[in-house]
Amino acid sequence: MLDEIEALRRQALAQIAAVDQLQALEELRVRHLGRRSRLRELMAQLGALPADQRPAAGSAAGGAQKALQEALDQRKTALQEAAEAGATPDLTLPGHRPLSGRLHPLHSLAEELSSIFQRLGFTVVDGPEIEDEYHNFDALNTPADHPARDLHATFYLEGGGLLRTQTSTVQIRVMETTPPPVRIVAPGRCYRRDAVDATHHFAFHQIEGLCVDRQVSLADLKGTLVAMGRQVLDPQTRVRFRPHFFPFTEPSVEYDFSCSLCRGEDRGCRVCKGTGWIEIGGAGMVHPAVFTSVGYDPEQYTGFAFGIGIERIAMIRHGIDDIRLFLDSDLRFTRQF
Ligand code: 2U9
Repeated sequence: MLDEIEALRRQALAQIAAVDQLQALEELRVRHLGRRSRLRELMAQLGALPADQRPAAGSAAGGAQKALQEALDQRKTALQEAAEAGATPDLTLPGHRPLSGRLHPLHSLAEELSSIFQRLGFTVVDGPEIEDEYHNFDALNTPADHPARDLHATFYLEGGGLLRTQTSTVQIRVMETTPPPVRIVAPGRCYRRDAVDATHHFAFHQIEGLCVDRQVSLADLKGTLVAMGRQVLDPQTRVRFRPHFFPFTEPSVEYDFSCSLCRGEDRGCRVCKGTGWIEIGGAGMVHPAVFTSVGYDPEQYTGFAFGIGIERIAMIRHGIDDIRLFLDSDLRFTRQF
């Protein structure tokens, strides 16, 4: 019995020294000193030993019990002190820098464009992304057989409605409820059923402007676009109009900015492809039929309207060559702006 007590004692002391969790230490106490421990069993058998062996065995068992209890107490104190030291903050360590969010590059550009137009006297307006055919097409003088209305060009929703293909819908809503003059810009997300590639995405962002008053002219449109280009891309921006067709404007133009990267001096320029001009968007004088739809008198009022692709400006500005990066990438992309 003496040998077994000695073995038990050595094994238990080694386990107590190795433990590093208070919970595990408590489990060791129950295992080695608890009522059903082997040591207790041996102590219960002491009375059955021959009288001459009893004192030595009794003293070995009592000694082992005392030694284990002391080792458990010491280890418990040490683990408690270590836990408390760990819980006390070390004020000399460097702090954690808080993660600060920032605006998505398309969002910050939309805000920048909005504030440029606000300084020119425009008000920023918002409207729904889920629209009806009337505001997206009919009120914009878009005939029933126009290709833009095709199921393959526009996202139609089950149960009626569609995802707006341009933010002109917002301007229609403003004109329906506000008498002229109006000067508004509508930034926002639009949707078209385009196949996604490096220059097309089914979701994109634009800002459209509308100015209606007596005697508004194409010259006012050009002056507004020049002011915008000079603030957002290059202080020497010039604007060029090319004839085009839109159902909601007449005359209609596509407009280009002079190249902000090479200013027309690099035949190999990757932004303007050596032409000196970069395509920015479409514009024109609001079609009289649009005014009639919203109850404005086309004999008294004229207006210009324009559209700008926000991705287009951001790609030129930051040298981004793939539109998919804006919506399909993660913080590794957005953190660069
Ligand atoms: C009303 C009437 C007319 C806004 C216009 C464009 C031409 C145009 C494109 C630019 C890039 C769409 O985002 S884009 O792909 N926009 O070409 N937008 S004229 O005409 C309007 C607006 C509102 C009531």
